[in-house]
Amino acid sequence: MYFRGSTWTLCLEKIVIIPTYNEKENIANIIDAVFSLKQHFHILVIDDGSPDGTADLVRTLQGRFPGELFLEERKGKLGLGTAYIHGFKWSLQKGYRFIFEMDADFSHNPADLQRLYAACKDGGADMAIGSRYVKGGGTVNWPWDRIFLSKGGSLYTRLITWMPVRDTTAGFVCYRHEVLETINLDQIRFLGYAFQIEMKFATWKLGFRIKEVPIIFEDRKFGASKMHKGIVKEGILGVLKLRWYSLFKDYRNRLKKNAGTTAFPSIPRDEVLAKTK
Ligand SMILES: Nc1nc2c(ncn2[C@@H]2O[C@H](COP(=O)(O)OP(=O)(O)O)[C@@H](O)[C@H]2O)c(=O)[nH]1
Ligand SMILES: [Mg+2]
Repeated sequence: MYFRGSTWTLCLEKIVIIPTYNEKENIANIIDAVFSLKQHFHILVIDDGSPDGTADLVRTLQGRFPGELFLEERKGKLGLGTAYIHGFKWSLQKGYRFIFEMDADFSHNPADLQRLYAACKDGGADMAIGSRYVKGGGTVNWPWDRIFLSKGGSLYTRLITWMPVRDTTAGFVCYRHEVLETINLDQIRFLGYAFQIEMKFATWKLGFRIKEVPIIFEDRKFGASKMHKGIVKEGILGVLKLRWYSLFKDYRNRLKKNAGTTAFPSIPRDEVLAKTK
């Protein structure tokens, strides 16, 4: 328990947010894999009305894991970025200290959650990134075009932003709650790869400590990728936009919660949503 504002808040340790869209082949196994770990993690699934009934499977499993498996359902496919923002706000409101992002498809090995946690809890990082592109990291069974896109995207981002992160589009992350509490989450605009880049960029610009932990990323064995051209386009333009906005003097202040002004005045969110969800 700790005192926040005018109330006592129950302090919970760690929660893994798993966004899902049509993951019926993976969801039960990934939930089991997380709950089988030596360390204890809670799970929050954010399902976007998957037509394949992913949410029904989660609901059934909730009986087996009461008080540690949570489900938030949204009406339609609203995009990965807004799913995470929803999950971040939910987790902050409940009082979790460490908040994780992880895919449902086993591309991220659930056992690595413990290494990301250690990097934050004992290693002093505010954000730990499961990274394919640092020594010891890598990919398995990923088609060459995906590797090209991912490595090229990271290089492009680093050249434009100078952000000292090697795997800028990584979606396997541990955040200390202070990071997510500081960032004005309503100002995070992007949805796909650009969302992952934007979160790292904001974390870096606000002066938080980022650490990359090597991981082996494996292509999914079951279900289909939701990757499409719009996500790539959003990434290419998004990085340029982030760099442009960061040139303005009060950019850092605008990134912070309660700043009262918008950090990204010229990106209409609905337009981005329609094109890239
Ligand atoms: N809630 C939600 N989850 C999504 C959406 N798009 C993708 N996901 C989930 O995000 C994770 C990563 O997506 P995936 O298709 O594997 O992308 P890839 O690894 O880049 O091919 C998976 O768990 C997906 O089910 C979305 O619009 N909403
Ligand atoms: Mg995947």
